[in-house]
Amino acid sequence: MTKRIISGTAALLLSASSVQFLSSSAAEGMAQDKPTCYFRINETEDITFDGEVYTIDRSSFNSEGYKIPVEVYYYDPANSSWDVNPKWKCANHFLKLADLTNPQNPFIPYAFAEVNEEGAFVKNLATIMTSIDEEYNTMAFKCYNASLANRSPFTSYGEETDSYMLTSFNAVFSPSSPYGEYEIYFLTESEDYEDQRYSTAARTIDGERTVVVPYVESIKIRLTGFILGDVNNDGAIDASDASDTLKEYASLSVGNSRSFDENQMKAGDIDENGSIDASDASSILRYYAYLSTTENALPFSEFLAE
Ligand SMILES: [Ca+2]
Ligand SMILES: [Ca+2]
Repeated sequence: MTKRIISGTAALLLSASSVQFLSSSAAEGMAQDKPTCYFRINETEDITFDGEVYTIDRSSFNSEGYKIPVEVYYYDPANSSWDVNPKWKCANHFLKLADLTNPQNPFIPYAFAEVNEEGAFVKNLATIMTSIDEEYNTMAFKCYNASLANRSPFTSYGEETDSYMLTSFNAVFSPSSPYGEYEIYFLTESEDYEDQRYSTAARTIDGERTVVVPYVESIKIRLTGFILGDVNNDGAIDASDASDTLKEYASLSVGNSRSFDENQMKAGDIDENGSIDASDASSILRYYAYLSTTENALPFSEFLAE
């Protein structure tokens, strides 16, 4: 666990998990031995971390959205694992799980990599399988000792099993993603259908083989920034946004106070004159009609400039 202190981000994760770890170990006795699966996103110019939530603003998006590289870690305090099966999910399909890597192909240093005497990576005991389920937006990674006769634990490449990542993937925001919080979490029970696989780890400790569901830590990613015209923040610009805008205008004009929040105000004030009115609603309708009849439609702001 020591190497997790290397990055500031990880240190916060570590302190949070250690507290949890100690309190639950006190309560559960031997359960303190269980391994933990967790994610890490490296902070960049675009992505910040406040100790609990990663934040990215829509202004960092390009026309394809935004790819966030995510690393997956596995910490086994007993260093005794020979079959590691994390499985994770994002229930919100605006954030797609993509590009799961197999660190043996091509070889990169990973949790259970081994090197030969010349220092070159060798194919070690671990056999790796990766799978992505686009329908449920889940990913599974399996790293196991394929020799039935030999259930001896992997050698970890670093000092600890999480000195290096287990695998990595991209969490990809689509351009039309609504603002709000997105969570990526490990599955610890079947969720979408009966007998669905979930995260497990098999270990051998003092000659005894056990299979456990590891401790897990999810990550939260907050997307900020509005989409012009998407007043109800559902990822599409359509007639309901125009009608919400019109309703707000009607309500304001009879003296009611504002019901739109700051983002809705900006999303609905199409002509940027500081108020919500009928002309904003009609612009949204015009753009919606254009969208429904045009392939490769221009973004709203460019459509307005036409
Ligand atoms: Ca909408
Ligand atoms: Ca306006």
